Amino acid sequence: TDIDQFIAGLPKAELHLHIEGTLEPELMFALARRNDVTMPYGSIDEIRQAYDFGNLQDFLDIYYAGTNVLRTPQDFHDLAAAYFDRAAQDNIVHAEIMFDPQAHTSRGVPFAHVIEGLLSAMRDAEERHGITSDLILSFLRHLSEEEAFDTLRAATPWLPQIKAVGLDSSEVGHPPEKFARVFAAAAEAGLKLCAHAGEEGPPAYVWEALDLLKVDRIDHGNRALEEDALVERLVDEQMVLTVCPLSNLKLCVIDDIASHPLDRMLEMGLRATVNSDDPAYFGGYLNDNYRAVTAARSLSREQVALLARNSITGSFLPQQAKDAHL
Ligand code: ES4
Ligand code: ZN
Repeated sequence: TDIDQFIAGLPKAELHLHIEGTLEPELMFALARRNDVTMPYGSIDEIRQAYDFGNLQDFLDIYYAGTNVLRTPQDFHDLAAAYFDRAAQDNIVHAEIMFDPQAHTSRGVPFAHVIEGLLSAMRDAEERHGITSDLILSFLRHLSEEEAFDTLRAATPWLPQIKAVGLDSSEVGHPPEKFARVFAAAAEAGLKLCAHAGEEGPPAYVWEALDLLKVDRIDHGNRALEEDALVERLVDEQMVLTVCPLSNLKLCVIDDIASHPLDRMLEMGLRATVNSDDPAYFGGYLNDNYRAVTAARSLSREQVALLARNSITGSFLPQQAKDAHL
């Protein structure tokens, strides 16, 4: 339709994307064969049927199992290259990509293999598609503060090639406060700061991400809407929220795409963006997310254009690069 064409044509940045969450079942099978890894699934159909989640933890269990086929630098390169090829089709001009080093180092895969594979695909993407990208090193919040510090230390040789740190995995029971010191160390090292907050966790976790972690962006933030004073704070600071409509649907953060709060967020003055989170698991890439929420909530062209604009201004690009995309 008309609005779908409008969405497709807008230059967009993707700000909330877990590279491990772009592992399509076809590539999972190919890598399993290449690495001689036994798969817990017999077919691609069987994999897709397993992607029926009741909550975040149901998804995470399957997502971590999927990472088991990723072993070599070439595997990480191929994973990211496939994402960038797909991103180019959606007119993504810039992507800020989260990766979960602890999901790999815990299986004996060296940090160097993970990051060197990703970095080589990022260089290729700029050459082939003109897509710029940055890395966000995400800590797994179900692991300890000490393990997060170990991960930050392992990243030291690559710090100039890492833009930010993030905080993901099981939210409830693992408040931002647990990572205040490692986030302070990351800031000291010159990194930007992001954290998942208010996806399943309460509004208090969003307050903590702001006050204790001092984040530059909130990933998700849905449950902030439960507290007027918190919404007011986020609006006052013009804090960027990286919202993920199809993820919210698949992880049962919302009951129905028709009840997604994205347009309410915009109307309240929140600086929301649209993102795909884990597109191989949640049934759609970036334009699919824009299209689904636009249709379900009857977003106007102006609202869609604002979302795309927020994705550029909310990125960690230098101002001149933002200006070039606006
Ligand atoms: C994630 Cl949607 C989401 N939430 C928290 N952690 C994650 N890791 C990958 N996707
Ligand atoms: Zn996420």
